[in-house]
Amino acid sequence: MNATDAWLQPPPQTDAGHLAAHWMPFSGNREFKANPRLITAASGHYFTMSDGKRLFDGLSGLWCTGLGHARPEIVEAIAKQAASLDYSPAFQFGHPLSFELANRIVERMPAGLNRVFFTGSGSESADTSLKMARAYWRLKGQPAKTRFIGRSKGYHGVNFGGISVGGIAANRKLYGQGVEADHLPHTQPPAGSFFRGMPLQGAELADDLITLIQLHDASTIAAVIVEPFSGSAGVIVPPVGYLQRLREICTAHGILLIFDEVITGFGRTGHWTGAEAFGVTPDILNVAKQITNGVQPLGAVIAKQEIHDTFMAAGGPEYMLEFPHGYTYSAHPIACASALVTLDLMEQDNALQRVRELAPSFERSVHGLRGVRHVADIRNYGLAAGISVESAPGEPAKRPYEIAMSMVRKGFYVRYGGDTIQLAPPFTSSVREIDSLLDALAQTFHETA
Ligand code: PXG
Ligand code: PLP
Repeated sequence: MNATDAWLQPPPQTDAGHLAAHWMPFSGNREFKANPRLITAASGHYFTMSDGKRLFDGLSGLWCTGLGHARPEIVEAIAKQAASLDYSPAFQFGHPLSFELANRIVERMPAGLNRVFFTGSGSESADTSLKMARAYWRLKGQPAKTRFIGRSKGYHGVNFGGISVGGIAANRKLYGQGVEADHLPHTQPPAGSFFRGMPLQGAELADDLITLIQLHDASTIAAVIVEPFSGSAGVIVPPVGYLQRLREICTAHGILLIFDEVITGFGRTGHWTGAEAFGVTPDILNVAKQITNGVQPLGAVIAKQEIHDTFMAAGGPEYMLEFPHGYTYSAHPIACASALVTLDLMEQDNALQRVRELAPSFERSVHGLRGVRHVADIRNYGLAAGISVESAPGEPAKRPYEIAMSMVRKGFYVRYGGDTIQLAPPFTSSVREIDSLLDALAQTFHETA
């Protein structure tokens, strides 16, 4: 079915009774069910809504469909895989695609990151990496190294480990006791900074890790986990030298460094990883989202060989498990098939190069919003941007919501969260598409009360 067929179908039911049963994730359920926004098809850079309206996909789905929607090669690979091996038990048996995919991932990772553990999502990758770090130290004879250090405004998914190291208050406060964690300060420059790309000041914020080490002692700290740039919190880009400094401190004190690259991995930065873009290699690197072009759920945790080998050496008799962890859908064959074709398409489309070529004009267009009514700050890196919106008195989340809804009326999908609007257009966007997105956004800011 193509996008045109979709709106020739009878319109989906949208009455409140029909919509009641699905309790939607990270959504204003009451508002949505009063004003449903149903997407019935997607193709290339556009969604089709149930009323036939087309929306430009200004966030690549949820940061995951950078190569555009309904790519025939992916559709075909999924159909073939479903017909030949639809599921294969993830534990104690294997299928050829996951081994092939692991090798192809490793070729694209910084040198030394060469052992791939598959999960089904970014949240599962976060919790997997934290468990891997704690177990590693226990196997090394340092069982007291259990504490994690995350960062204020960090996002590591929604499972208990992830929200414990995460630093978005709204995602934590309802849930009580989590996993033992402390937090570095975030690196978001003050509103009104309008930095283009990496801020020049702020590397010294990494030195707060030394303070946390003095407080807790390195003998109690398993790992530091950060996003190379924070996506969810509104594109917070690391200051020049900051990640290098974190790396040095972790190495000096025997603490593992985990990069959560669920958004920065597989092209958004113009490189395979944020590690490569920023020139810093972690000990463990988490990915998800773009790895399958968002078409199938898949995540991975990629570890240095020494971490993997520590588990193997401590594993006991060969029939025993070395890492008692894994998911029913770890390395699902249809997800692996999607990922393998996605990697082919990344090459075929020259996706990394296109992102690097598009990034300067994207930066110019986005920073063209400076001075527009309600625009408090703008941050960008690669093909990602966050625009902080001045709060309406007493209602910080309201204006971003109104802006996003007004953008839908103009034919553009953008993400709003907290006090920001986020943009992450497809890697294959044209300059024209990006300019029309930014023109519509400028007009919308002007029109918003
Ligand atoms: N880590 C990072 C750095 C992420 O950005 C996750 C983990 C969790 O992944 P899953 O697949 O479990 O959702 C993410 C996900 C947004 C937005 O609009 C960001 C995410 C998800 C949905 C929306 O900023 N990030
Ligand atoms: N809960 C129950 C009762 C289960 O049997 C399982 C898996 O067998 C799970 C949770 C975990 O599911 P998954 O492996 O998809 O994460």
